Amino acid sequence: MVLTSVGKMTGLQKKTSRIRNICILAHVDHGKTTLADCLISSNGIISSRLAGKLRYLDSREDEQIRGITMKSSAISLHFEKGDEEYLINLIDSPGHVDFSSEVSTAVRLCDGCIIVVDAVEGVCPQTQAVLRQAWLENIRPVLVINKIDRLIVELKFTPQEAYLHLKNILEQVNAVTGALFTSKVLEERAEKETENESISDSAPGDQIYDWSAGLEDTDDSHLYFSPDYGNVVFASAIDGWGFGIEHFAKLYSQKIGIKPAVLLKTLWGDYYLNTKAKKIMKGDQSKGKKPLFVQLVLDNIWSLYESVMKRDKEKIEKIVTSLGLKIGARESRHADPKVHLNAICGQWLPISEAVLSMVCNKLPSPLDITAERVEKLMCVGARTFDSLPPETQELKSAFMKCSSEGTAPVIVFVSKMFAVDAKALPHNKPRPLTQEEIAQRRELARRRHAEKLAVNQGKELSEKRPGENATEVNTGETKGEEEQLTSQTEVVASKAMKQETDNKESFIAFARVFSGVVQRGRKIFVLGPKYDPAEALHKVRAHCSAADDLPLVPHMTCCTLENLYLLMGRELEDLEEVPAGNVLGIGGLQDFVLKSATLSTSLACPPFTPLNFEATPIVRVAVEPKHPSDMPQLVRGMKLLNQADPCVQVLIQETGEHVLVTAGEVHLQRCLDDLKERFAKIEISASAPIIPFRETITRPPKVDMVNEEIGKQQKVAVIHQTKEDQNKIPEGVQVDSDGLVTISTPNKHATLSVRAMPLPEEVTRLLEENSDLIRTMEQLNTSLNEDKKTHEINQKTIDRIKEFKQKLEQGLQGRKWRNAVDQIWSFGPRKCGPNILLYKFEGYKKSVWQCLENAVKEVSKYRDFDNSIISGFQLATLSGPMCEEPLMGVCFTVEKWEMSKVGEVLSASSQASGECDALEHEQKEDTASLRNSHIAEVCGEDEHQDGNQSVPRSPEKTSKHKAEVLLADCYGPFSGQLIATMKEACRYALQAKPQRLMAAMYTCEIMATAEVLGRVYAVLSKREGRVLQEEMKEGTDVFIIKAVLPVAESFGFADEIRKRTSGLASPQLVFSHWEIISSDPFWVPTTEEEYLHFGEKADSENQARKYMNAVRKRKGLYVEEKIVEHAEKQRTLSRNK
Ligand SMILES: Nc1nc2c(ncn2[C@@H]2O[C@H](COP(=O)(O)OP(=O)(O)OP(=O)(O)O)[C@@H](O)[C@H]2O)c(=O)[nH]1
Ligand SMILES: [Mg+2]
Repeated sequence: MVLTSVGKMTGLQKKTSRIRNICILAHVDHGKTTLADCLISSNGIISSRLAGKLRYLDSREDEQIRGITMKSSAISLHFEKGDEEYLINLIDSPGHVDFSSEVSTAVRLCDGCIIVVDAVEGVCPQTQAVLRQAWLENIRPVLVINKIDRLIVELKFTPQEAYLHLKNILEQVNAVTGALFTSKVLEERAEKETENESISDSAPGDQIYDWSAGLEDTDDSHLYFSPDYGNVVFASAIDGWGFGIEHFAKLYSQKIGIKPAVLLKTLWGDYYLNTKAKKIMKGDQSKGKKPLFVQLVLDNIWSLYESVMKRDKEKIEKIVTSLGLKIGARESRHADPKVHLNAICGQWLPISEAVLSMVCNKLPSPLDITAERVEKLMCVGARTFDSLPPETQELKSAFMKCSSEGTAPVIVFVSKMFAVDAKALPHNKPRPLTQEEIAQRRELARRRHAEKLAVNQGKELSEKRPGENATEVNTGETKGEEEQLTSQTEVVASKAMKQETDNKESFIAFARVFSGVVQRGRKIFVLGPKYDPAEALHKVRAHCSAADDLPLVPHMTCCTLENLYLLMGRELEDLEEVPAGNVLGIGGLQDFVLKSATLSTSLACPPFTPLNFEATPIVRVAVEPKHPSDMPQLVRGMKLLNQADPCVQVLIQETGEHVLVTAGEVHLQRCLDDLKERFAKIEISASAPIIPFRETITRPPKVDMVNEEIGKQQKVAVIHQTKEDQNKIPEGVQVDSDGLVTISTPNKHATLSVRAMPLPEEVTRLLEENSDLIRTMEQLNTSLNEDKKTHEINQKTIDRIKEFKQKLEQGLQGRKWRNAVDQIWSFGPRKCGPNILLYKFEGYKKSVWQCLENAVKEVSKYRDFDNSIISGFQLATLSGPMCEEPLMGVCFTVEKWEMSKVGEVLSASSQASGECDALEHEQKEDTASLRNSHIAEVCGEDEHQDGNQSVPRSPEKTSKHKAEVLLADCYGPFSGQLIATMKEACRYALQAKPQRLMAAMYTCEIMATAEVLGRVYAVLSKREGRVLQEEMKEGTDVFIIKAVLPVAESFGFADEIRKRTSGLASPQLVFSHWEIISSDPFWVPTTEEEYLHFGEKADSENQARKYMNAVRKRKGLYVEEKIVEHAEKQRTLSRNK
């Protein structure tokens, strides 16, 4: 096979209808990269013998060592089907959960995908995840059931068993798609109903509900995978074979004289061949007949495997000649029968042929992009397509046309930035010389040689005739030296330059052209994710180009497209222009694009909707350079890493630590390696993973630690600290028996009463799930309060908010929660977290539901300071009293908020004042002067920071009054006092209730064979895991165990399981939820029974306390730990006698 030239590829790029942009998706290790190898070898880029061994698209060293893909990478392939030529832009993606963000970046650029499923393992968690991702992006899938050889060689199935097994797998995959489809149809039906409702509202009396509209009417047959639709290929990528049933339909139609169309319909399914009548009949098993698929397809493959494995030469010969194949002597005599098998199968059922023709037949070209997908891509967040400006709506047709004409607007989406070695860029690579250059060099060499000769001759001459010519020769020599010197410096300089390029990482944008032609050197707008075309069009004419001089528009910059590349796996090829519908690499965007962006020549273009990331980054580590002086490199390196990875988060914590937040252990390792070897190039050390916790409160327990009912037991005399002592409550804070905390601001002008209550679990979950919606609500409320012209609020958003409110009301039932939902003042932390602040005092009204009522700002008594209360609540929820971790599932109620007279004056006034100087004569003697200077400072600050909180100058005020105000001011600005007081109140209110830690939990699904099951359980229980479910995979001896495991115990889990089971089980950990740790971190025995059971010191393991102390230690907080209580040797009493 000949390598396809770049020229040919650029030609193919122009035929949009013959382009297929596809990605390969699957669970980890199901054979994506191996399949990609087979497809690549069909283009001659790698040899077919190396296909599957090389894993060409895994170009990183760590990918090769670990044997898993970590980055998605693309390659363009050429495929000839009959006399039609196709260009296939193929993207291989990783299957490990930690890298699922790479899958998101890949599916965005594609129109279709190949879902690979391992024939033994079947549908796995990531298979479901990738099907969902493909579905969310509206891209069409085809299926490859891979590793069928394992059914023959490993599981030793008979063809009949294998058929049933494959049928089962197909059903599983279809069940997943079916579930996705029904959920979508139901959603659409619900939408239709609301539309109907709004129509029927306007015309009462004419109400017809069409309940039947929905699932039954919708044709979903095209969604499912079935061999007779031609969207399923059975394959063994490692052995290089694969087929769709049409291959066999064609083959047998000639042999048995049945029409191919009939065979195509019956080859898969419960049909059998009546050989006598030469007819195909329905129903097989009941009559003990072999299904067609077994008889005509699987039997043949099985017998081939059998004869090759047994080295039955005669039989092999027979098969080979009957199939008309030519097998080289080298393969047939190879010691490894697999090589022989590979050679036969590769010729008989070439996998690339089967897969690529399925791709060309069944997957859409860029021209077939659906209107639904376009609208989805164009509408960010809560906006609807109709609410976009008309110029923007017009662009929809450009998307649909996917035209490469010069007039078409250019629209490009960059889904990620990836780093390549600057050396690998085409213009830095040594390239083959052209004929002319070769001729030039030859000429140069010839001349140099001639000069040398001449010099030598000259020398000889001068030796013969000393005195003559001597000066000439000398000058010649010095000249030569000079030349040498300059050439040396040149070498040094070029070396330095080379080193510079060696050290440099160059960023390439992974992108696709959705419309127009991108040309090198063209200027283009870079639109950030928050860019708003409406706002820009307001400022600038729609038709101006990026080359014009433009006013500043937020989230928009201009740049020049410096380099365009054809992505060929590890190689890049320079391109001059790329027409619509192609995947490409763009160089030189490093300074303009962080992770993803939309590029366009039209300002009306909206930014594409953000990518759907499935993984939550949860594993944090703090990193620091080994040598402190390397800090700047580390900071630079982390910035580059952030740009090069779609999912990693890089931040500086309040403590000043540089923190990496990654999706999991494997991702973390890759990020650290990248940082060390590519981006920072320094030695770094990373802390142990920082495990996140949440703090919460629960209802008081009914039983104590020995399961005795509390209350019946008398508390015995407490020998050591009791719980109350531990959370010592200072003076000035009143706590009643019910947990209501009353506390005043330091200046005594405001008093707050706050109570904390645990939220029901389902409400906490609801709040968590809807954090985006809460954020949207918050934004809407702010813009309402600022009287800004808001965008027309999308009806869908309003409906979602209403639904959310309704669900909250359902969750908060009972006397305790009466009217609670209407009194929600804020959510926290960061105004969108899973904690609630309620107000329960009279004369105030301001709730988070303001946006629903569309009401204007309410005027109320405490208007000026309510933000301080909310801020105090935000601070309190951001870090709890146990170990300064965020709170979760707590409701704070402000039951009283009183202001003293002065306080009210403070709140009523909004003028700045220069009270300080007027107060001077009030002060007395020495201490006064000191205090005075301090006050002056505070007041000075007041004037420019919080003008409205200073006291107005009024002639009526008595000097006594002034003194009061003075005292107030010495505690700082009043709003600040209120924030601090509110925060304290919340903390004490929390401490008045039983506090608990919450741990982050992973779910994991482990596949293990029966013999290693016990060891898997042992590892799970050692790490506090809990098994939820265990089932046996049908037809195999593999068990699937579903379990939950605390993140805190998960480090090294996957490795340990793999080691203990000799690599037979490998779990995938996915973050699932937060769970309360039932033990009380502050627990000490208080009842007699408990003393009896746990002893006086109660030094048995307290998991919660262990976690809490570890976090406190890490944060440098005080840890109450007794290391040695009695430093004396233990003696047994009996000896003492
Ligand atoms: N028996 C058998 N093994 C296969 C087949 N295809 C791939 N493998 C093996 O499965 C393992 C994983 O293959 P990869 O191609 O790296 O899998 P992947 O899906 O790319 O894995 P990730 O990229 O890490 O998700 C390798 O050891 C392959 O040799 C097959 O058809 N039969
Ligand atoms: Mg791979």
